[in-house]
Amino acid sequence: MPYSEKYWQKEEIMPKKDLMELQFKRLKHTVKNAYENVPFYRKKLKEARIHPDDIKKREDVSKLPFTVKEDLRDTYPFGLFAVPKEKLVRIHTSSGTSGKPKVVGYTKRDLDNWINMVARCLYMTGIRNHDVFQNMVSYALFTGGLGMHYGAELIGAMVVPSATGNTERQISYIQDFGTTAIHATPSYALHIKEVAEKMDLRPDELGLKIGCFGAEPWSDSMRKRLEESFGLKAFDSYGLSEMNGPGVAFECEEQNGLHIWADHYFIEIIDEEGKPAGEGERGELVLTPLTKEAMPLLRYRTGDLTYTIDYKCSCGRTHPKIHRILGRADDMIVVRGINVFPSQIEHILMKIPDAGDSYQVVITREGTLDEMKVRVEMKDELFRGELEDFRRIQSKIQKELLKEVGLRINVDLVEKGTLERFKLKAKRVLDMRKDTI
Ligand code: DLL
Repeated sequence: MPYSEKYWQKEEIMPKKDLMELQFKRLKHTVKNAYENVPFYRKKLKEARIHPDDIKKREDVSKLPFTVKEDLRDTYPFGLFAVPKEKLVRIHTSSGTSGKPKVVGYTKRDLDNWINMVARCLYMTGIRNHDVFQNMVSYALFTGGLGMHYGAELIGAMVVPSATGNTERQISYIQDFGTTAIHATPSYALHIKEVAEKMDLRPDELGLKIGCFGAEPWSDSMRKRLEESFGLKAFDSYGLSEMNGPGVAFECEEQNGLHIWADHYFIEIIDEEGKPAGEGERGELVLTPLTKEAMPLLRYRTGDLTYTIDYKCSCGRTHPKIHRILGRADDMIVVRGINVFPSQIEHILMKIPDAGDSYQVVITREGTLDEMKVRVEMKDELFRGELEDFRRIQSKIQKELLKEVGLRINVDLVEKGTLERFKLKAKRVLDMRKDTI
């Protein structure tokens, strides 16, 4: 049952002071749980000469050691669990680019907390029990499928568990079942739009009202494109398996930053040296889950770059906000000494109406010089147009990229349908330098 017409749970509007107190109380409990029940942490804390009793005030969090992705891989599969297997009711995994996946586990209570957080998020976007929620992400070990599924069910929405693939059929489901809300990665949503157009349908006439998009970086201009094409309101959804999955942070009606649930996560932003970043200063998001029984990670370095934007939000929720993820520390491309995030490139491309929906970034090394090239699909009508238009668009894209990134980037305009399409997380960067080193 929702707490009120506007909020799923009363904790969403807890007075800030109470929220901070609850957060600290839970932090102490989490450190104790990790120390007492996870040999990995007991050893790590002993090495750092920290005892759970040393956490006396909020700032003491910085005494705790960080946890990194490799710690999950090194202890694969169950080395960071704090409960015996009988208490676990589910596992998920998150596959990185190489090696063993990271395994995460849940007790019954962990699942309840997680699903309530997802329900909070979906309710916050306006999804209600009369909605039809089509969940177009993988249902396997990926947390996005089951996580969003159960969250939407808890609200009472009718869930269409269509998963990914067979895009034409997905579109028929939207039409036949009266889908009003969708969940997909932004790149798959763009693909749905393209397939709908091929089927001679207007995406904005499909009846969709709410789109929950996440699991990969995307930009504000991509939001604009999705909203205009589908005639829906698009919300950014952030999460990671190590912190349950989706539902960690989500946009509210303001669509300006994502509320991050401070009763369930202790939130820090750190600079490159691991020191706290200043208010509004960008850095790496570090999270400590505060209610996880099965896997109480301490100060987990997410690798995701953002900053906090804490002000009184008009939606009434008291939980702080983070800016949409700017990129991952390990996604940053360094070309001729300049740092570039793929999402910066996307932001520019999606603002140029003549540029199509798909692009790829290719980095090569000629001798000692790095070259970056962006391959951009054109809209059909332009590709068949005049050579002059073609050159004009090419040079416009190049100029805009130079302005944003500060780097001369070659632009190749390619025919629609040339580049790969993605059903889940897109891979748009091809770094060929790695082959030449
Ligand atoms: O992607 C969980 C999820 C499912 C989130 C569905 C949202 C919707 P992982 O596979 O473990 O979990 O990947 C987590 O994806 O550390 C970020 O780098 C990236 N990521 C997730 N959401 C966003 C977002 C799920 N909204 C990793 N913007 C995270 C940018 C995102 N990056």
